[in-house]
Amino acid sequence: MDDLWQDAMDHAVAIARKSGQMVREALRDDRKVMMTKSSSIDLVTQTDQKVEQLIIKSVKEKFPTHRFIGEESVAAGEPCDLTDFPTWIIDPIDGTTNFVHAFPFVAVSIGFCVNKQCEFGVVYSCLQDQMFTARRGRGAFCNGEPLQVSTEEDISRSIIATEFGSNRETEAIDRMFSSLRKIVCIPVQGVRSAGSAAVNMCLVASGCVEAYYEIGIHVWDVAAGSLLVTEAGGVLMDVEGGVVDLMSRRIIAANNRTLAERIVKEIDSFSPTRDDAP
Ligand code: LIP
Repeated sequence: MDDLWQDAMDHAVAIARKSGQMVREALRDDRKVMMTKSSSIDLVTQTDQKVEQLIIKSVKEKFPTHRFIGEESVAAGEPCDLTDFPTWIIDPIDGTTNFVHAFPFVAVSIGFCVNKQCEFGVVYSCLQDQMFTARRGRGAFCNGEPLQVSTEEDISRSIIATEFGSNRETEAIDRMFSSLRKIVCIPVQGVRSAGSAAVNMCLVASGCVEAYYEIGIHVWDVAAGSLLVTEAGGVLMDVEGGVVDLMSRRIIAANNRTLAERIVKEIDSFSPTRDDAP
């Protein structure tokens, strides 16, 4: 019983590494945008689709009863339902825009939930060859080395990560800039954007940035990273405070409650359409 999901996690690590190899090869000669999704800047490449197919096919062979929520499968019309069944939550390339531009933060993100609870998370940062892993109750690691969030309690001695995502509607942009302006002027020591939610969360887990927040992310961007943050000692919070809901497309991932609550105070929140909306 103890090692119930270890097999699945080992498989996730192996397939993430193989996917990363595909991403690195494609970076050299196939970074073309194939189509767009929610907006003209929400990009999809052939590699996003190929990597997701590779992961789903290999998991189906080994764990035929498991279910999936995959970024590209959902885009193709598959449901985005998180049930109590063992479910793999996959972002084949988190940081697709980075990939297209060869901006060097591109990750394969695999979260695994049972009874709607994350059991493990794997984020492979392909170009840095960094394998981030977390197992519920057993800590977070990068290439096998334990991770610990920053101990900073003062936001004015912190770096905060955030992103603008792919929503360019005026009202959303105004709210994002207003929040960012207030946070910058606290003042914080710096603001960073890796261009990948999963990488931003690994930076929080590693203690390099104190917190990351974003409105507009999807469950596949943050499922694995969420466990990395909490297993490294950090906290998750909704942008209005309270418990985070991975389907709500809003998240604060911070080193501690003090910083998360301080960020809540500055955010002009809004509610994008939920990932599990009918
Ligand atoms: C992207 C993120 C990025 C975020 C976007 C988007 P994709 O994921 O990781 O940081 O700002 O909203 O979700 O589309 O590259 O998998």
